[in-house]
Amino acid sequence: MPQRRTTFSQFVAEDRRRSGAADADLVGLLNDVQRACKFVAAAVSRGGLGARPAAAAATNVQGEQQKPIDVVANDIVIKTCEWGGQLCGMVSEEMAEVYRIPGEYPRGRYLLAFDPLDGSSNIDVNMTVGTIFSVLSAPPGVSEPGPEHFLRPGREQVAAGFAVYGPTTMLIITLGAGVHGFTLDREPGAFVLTHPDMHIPETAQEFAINASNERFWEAPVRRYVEECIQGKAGPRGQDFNMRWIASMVAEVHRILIRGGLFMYPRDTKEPAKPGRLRLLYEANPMAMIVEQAGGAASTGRERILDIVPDAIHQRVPVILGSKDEVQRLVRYHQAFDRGEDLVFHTPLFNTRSLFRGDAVFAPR
Ligand code: AFP
Repeated sequence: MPQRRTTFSQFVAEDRRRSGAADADLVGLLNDVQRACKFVAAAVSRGGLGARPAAAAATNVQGEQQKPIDVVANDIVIKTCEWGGQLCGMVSEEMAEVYRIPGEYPRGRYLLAFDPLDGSSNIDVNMTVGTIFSVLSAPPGVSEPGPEHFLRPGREQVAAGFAVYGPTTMLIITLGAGVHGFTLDREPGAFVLTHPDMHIPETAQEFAINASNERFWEAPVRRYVEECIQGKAGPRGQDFNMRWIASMVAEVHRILIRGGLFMYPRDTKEPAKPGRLRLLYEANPMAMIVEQAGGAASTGRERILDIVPDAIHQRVPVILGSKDEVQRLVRYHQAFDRGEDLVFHTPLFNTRSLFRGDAVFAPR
């Protein structure tokens, strides 16, 4: 008797029936998204075997280097999802404006925001990358959406997920009732349920941050990281490990599996930018997934899913992962904003590095 395996399509259809919201449009849209992720996985896996893209690297609307594979992945998602009749518009990291569904296709009642290839700076060195997506309901009667129709807080997302193109290709999704992971079985070409009901451990032994930005961090973040580095000898009384893959999907996936904290906080490196990560198609979908898995997601000063966006490519600070760790860092921000925690703001400290181990801290 062959082992009964639940495919992504079956899981999503049954989930909607169980929730009493048998929504064929949403099921159809998510099936198109999963198909797009399979095509992106195939394009990414070809690497140097693929046709050398003619276009030289450009820069995208973010002013960041846009690799040809970014454009390929973006086109795959657009072409796979535009014709099904479930969407009326899309927003992508790789496109400056809202993408409206062409006139030859029926328009539906959902909006899709996505990062077609997150972590693409890793692609040339064969490291894990991924695709992140967020689904919103379009306001009733809207068939020609403008940017304003996407500017809704993340708590209104209908579904969110990401594909992670690593040693295995996986698809992680939430429809608002838990987080579930599917592994691509390449023979039949189906995502199969392998990680039902994923849960983030509340405590952590790992943190992820780009330590090269240390001199630009705010004091609460410097305090948190320094305390982790002090390990057993410091106030945390335990040792920590550090990771930085420079691919948010990989960091979040690791946290879903074994807990931890991911930080891309506000920093003074580019004061005009409140953060590096984009709200609509990075922070919001990941925040929904993390919260649905029992974790937390904050800017340090507010819950990410409560932010009302003011632009489709808006950036925000991101601190997410194990709930206890996020709550600790929020407390540190609150203390700092009340002026209670200035030890990391003194000129003395600013001349010392977190990582030379000679930082001197006033007694608390
Ligand atoms: P790219 O998609 O441009 O590689 O950016 C990836 C990312 O948005 C996120 O996935 C990483 O966590 C973060 O940027 C890495 O930023 P640094 O390159 O500054 O470490």
